[in-house]
Amino acid sequence: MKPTCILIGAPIDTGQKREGCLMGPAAYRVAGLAQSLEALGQSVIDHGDVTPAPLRETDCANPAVHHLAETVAWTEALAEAGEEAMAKGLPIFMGGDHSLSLGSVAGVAAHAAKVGRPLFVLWLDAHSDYHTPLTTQSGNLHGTPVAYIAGRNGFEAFPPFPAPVPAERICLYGIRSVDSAEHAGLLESDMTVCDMRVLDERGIVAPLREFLDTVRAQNGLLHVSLDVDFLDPGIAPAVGTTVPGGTTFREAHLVMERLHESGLVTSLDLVELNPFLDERGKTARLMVELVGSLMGRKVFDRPTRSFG
Ligand code: HAR
Ligand code: MN
Ligand code: MN
Ligand code: MN
Repeated sequence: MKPTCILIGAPIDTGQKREGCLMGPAAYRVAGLAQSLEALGQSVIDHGDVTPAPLRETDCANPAVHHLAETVAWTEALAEAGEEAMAKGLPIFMGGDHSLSLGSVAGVAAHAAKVGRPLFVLWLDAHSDYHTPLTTQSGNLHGTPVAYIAGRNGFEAFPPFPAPVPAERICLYGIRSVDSAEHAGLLESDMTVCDMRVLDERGIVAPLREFLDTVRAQNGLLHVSLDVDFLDPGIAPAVGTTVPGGTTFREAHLVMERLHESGLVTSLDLVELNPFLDERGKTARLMVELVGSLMGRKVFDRPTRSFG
C-alpha cells in the first residue's frame, strides 16, 4: 500500500532575517500540493500548521545568533509532529526557512531509533548548512541544521539530537556556497559532499545512484531536505539566498524521478520558499511539480522501462 502523505505546515521564519517564509505553507496549499498528490493516487492528510512550543529561556555565547528561543520552540514542536507523523505515513514538511529541519529531522531520527533502522539524509541545497550556533557569523540558524543532525557541539540550547546521524550517512547535493568554518568542519568529517563542480563533471545521476545504493544496502530510512536554492535562481526566484549556478529544471526533476524509482524516501522537507519574492507563483508551482515527480509523475509513462 502506498504511504499516506502527511502535510505538515511549518511557518517558521526565525532562522534568518528576511520576512516572508512564513507564507510558505499557504503558498504550497494555494499551488495545489495536496490536489496534485491526490491526482497521482496518493492519499493525503493535511495536518495543518504546527504551533511552536512555549518559549524557554536560552542563551548563546555567540552574540550574532538571533531568535534562538523561538527557533528552539519550533524545533521542539516540529520534532514531536515529525515523530508522530512517521508512525502514520510519509511526512512532508512545508516550510518555512531551513531551520525547520532542526525539528523535522530530530523527529524522524527519533522514529528511526525506535524502529531500529539507520537514517540517511539527502541535503539538496546551494548551502552546506554546517555551521553551529558558535561558528555562524550571520547568526542565522537556518545555516545550522546539518551540524545539529550530525551531532556537532554547540547546540546546548536545543533538545539533545535523538540519535545523531553518522556523517557517512549524510549526502550534501548541489552545494556551491560554503563558509570557511563550514569548509574546515566538512573536511574533518566523512560526509559525502557532491558540490556543483562534482555534478557538472559526473552528471546529476551517478553520485545520487551511489548514495541510494548505500541506503538500500542498509535498509535505511531516507529523509530528503529540499531547499529552494538547490534550483537555479532563474527558474526559482522565490528565495532569500539565491546563488547562481543551481540545478536546471530537468536536473531537478531527474533527481526527483530517481528518488521515486528508488522507493526509499520516507520523509521530505520543502524549505526556504519566500512567496513574497515569487513571480506569479512560479517557484511555488515548480516545487509542487517536483514533489509530483518524487511521488511518481513521469515525463512519459511506459509499462516497462528501466534506465539502470
Ligand atoms: N552560510 C551562510 C550563513 O550561515 C548562508 C546560509 C544560508 N542558508 C540557507 N539555507 N539559505 O541553505 O549565513
Ligand atoms: Mn522576523
Ligand atoms: Mn538550506
Ligand atoms: Mn540554501
